[in-house]
Amino acid sequence: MAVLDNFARRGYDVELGAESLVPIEDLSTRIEAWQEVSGRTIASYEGDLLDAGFVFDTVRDFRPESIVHFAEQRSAPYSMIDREHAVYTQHNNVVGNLNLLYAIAEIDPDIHLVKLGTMGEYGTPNIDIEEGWLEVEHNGRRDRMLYPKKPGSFYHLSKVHDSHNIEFACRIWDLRATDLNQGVVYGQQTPQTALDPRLATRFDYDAVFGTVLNRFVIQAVLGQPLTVYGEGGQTRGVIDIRDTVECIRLAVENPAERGEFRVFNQMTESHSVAQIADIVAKCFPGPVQIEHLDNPRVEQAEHYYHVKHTGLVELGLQPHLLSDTLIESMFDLVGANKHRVNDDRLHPTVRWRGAIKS
Ligand code: USQ
Repeated sequence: MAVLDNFARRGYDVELGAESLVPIEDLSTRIEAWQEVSGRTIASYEGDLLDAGFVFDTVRDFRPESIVHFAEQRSAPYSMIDREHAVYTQHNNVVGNLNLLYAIAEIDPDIHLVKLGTMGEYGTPNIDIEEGWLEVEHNGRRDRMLYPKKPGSFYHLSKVHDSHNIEFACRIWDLRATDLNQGVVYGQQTPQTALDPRLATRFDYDAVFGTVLNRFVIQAVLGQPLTVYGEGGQTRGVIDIRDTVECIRLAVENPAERGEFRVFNQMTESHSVAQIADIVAKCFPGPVQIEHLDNPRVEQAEHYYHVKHTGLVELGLQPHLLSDTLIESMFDLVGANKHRVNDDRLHPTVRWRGAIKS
C-alpha cells in the first residue's frame, strides 16, 4: 500500500486560522504508528496531482491494482469564498483527476479507480435520486443516461465535472472506475484509528470545513448555540465514518468491470438539519440552545429527498445508523480537546452571494 499527499489540507488550516479539534500527527509518524500496531508498511510519495510528471512517475513506480482518490479540496464554503477560491477548487480537483485518468490509461488501464464523489452532485431534485444513472424515455425512445445534476456549490460542481470526465474515460479508454457519492460524514474514529492516538484523523469544527453533525456536537459541549441555517428543513444523506471506510474496502475488493463507470450512493440514512440538531440536543446531558441563522448558502428550505442506496448494501455493507451511543462518545472526545477550539471560527462567514458585486 502507498499514500500520496501534497499536504494541502494542512495549508488550509494555516490560511483559515483553524485546526482539527483532535491533534493530527505528521504523515511519517502516522505511518510508523501503523507499522507498529499492524505490522504493515505504507510507502509514501510527496507531491501534487497537478504535476502530471509526478503522477505518472508514481503510478509507474508503485503499479497499484487500485487507486483510491480522495485528493481534492472538499469544502463547499471554501469554494464559495471568492473567485480565487472557486477557480482554485475547480482547477485543483478537475485537473488533478484528469492527470490521474491519463496516467491510468497510459500506464495500466486495468487499474481500478475508486473516486470520492459526493451526494451533493445531485442536489435536491423533485424526483427520486438513482445510483448515478437514469433510464430516460423521451419522445418514445429510451436511453440510460448519467443522472442529471443540480449541485449547490462550485466545490460540488467540481465533482460533477470529475464524474463526467471519468465516465468518458471508461467509455473511450475502457477504464474501470467506481464513483462513491458520499453523504455528509459524522464521527471521528474508525477501529483502525482507535488502535493508537497517533493514528487520529481530522475532526473539524470550523464553519468552512466542519460538517454539520460534528459541528453541532462540538457546539453543544462548548455551551454555544447549535447553528441551524434557516429553518433547518434541508435534508441530507449522512454516513458514519466507520461505514465510509468499509465502503472503500468493499469497492476495492469488488472492482468495476473494464469499461464500467459504476456509481454508489455512499450514505446510509437521511435527516433534515433541524432533526440533526434535535438529536444532538436530546443526547447532550445539559442545556442546549438551537439558533436559527439566516442561511448563508443558497439552498432549498424544504424539498423532496428520496435516494436509492442499495449498491453497497448488496456488496455486504452493514450500516451503523446514527445512535445516541455514538453521539455520547463524541461528547467525551470533544470535552477532552475543547481547549483547542478557536471560537471565532465557529460562526459562518462565507455567504454564497457574498463575493458578487451587485
Ligand atoms: N448546516 C447548518 N449549520 C451548520 C453547518 C451546516 O445548518 O453549522 C447545513 C448546511 O446549510 C447544509 C447541511 O447542513 O444544508 C450540510 O452542510 P455540511 O457543511 O455538513 O456539508 P456540505 O457542505 O454539503 O459538505 C460536506 C463535506 C463535503 C461532502 C458533502 C457531502 O464537506 O466534502 O461532499 O458533505 S453532501 O452534502 O452529500 O454533498
